[in-house]
Amino acid sequence: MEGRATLSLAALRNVVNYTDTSVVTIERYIIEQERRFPDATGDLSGILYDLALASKIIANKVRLAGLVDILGGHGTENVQGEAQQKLDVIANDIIVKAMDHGGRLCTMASEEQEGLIPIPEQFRRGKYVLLFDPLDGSSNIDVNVPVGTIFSVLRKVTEGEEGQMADALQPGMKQVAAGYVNYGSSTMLVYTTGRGVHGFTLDPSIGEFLLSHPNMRIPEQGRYLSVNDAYEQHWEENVRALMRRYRGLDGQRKAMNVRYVGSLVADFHRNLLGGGLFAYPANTKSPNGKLRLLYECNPLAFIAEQAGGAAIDGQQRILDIQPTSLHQRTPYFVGSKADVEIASEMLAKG
Ligand code: P6P
Repeated sequence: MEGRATLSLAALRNVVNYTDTSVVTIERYIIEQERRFPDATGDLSGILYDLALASKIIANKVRLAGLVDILGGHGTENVQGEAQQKLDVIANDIIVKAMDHGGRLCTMASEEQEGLIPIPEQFRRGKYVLLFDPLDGSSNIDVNVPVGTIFSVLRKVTEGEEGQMADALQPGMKQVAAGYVNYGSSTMLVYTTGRGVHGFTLDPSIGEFLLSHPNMRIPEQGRYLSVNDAYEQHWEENVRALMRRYRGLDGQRKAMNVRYVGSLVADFHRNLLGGGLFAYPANTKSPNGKLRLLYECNPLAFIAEQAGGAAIDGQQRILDIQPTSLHQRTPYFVGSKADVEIASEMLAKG
């Protein structure tokens, strides 16, 4: 298993602790991680449980999407004449309803909704903020390409019970947890709370996420380059030079294999396991790139760094960016540390 090859002694002790039982559910893993912090209230654990539950429900919908009439555009009618919802709208509602009553959040924000999502007045407010992309890459569902859920958890920083915009607009370095669910050939939930990256695979026969990838590490140098070079003519010259470097065309390094699914979670997950560089540069059509900082780039950057990788926007560390709006975009280079360092050197030349 990729992650085992680079385990530290401490991590190995973890693996030894857990591998002496055949089944480690995500619930057990979360509880045992929480027990290592005596002052933990269990709220963060509760958020992770509820997200795991929501992911199981979404996974079921994604698996059945080709069979039941929930594909296609929002606002259309299905064959029964019912108002048809896009699967990402359904996934959004599943997460909101799974998270809004637990008393752990003061507010939420989603790729699917313009503003902050308030906690209904009948429910207790909590000290955390949840930012999420409920079903990234959902346009790929119609062609059976993997899609994903991405989430980021921040601690409330403003006074009072109600969540405010300032609680959401924090730099990624303030995240207390982040993760994604890859609805691929198997459904995997990968998360970090700042103490390594841990992967769980859904066993649909028992409806449980089981620890399958403890202490994941991204290889120092990558095998895969993930970029949509249809935009090459719209990139800056230094970005074009960088992509020639990754492709081995300037003789400075071995050529990387190009793998681009067009679904961020699928591309990121493959590179996390096999090593690589995912890039979505700025281009003349999208001067800030396409990907969203708060609920796509920040959570995956946190995971990349915790797994020994890196993430930049071309000029600075992604996790250092001070957000100014919920849905702001950023150029994105994330993956193996040595490959991101090449980007940092070549793009800093301006
Ligand atoms: P392009 C999917 O629409 C998405 O938001 C990400 O999942 C993916 O990485 C990116 O857009 C693909 O964008 O412009 O290459 O089709």
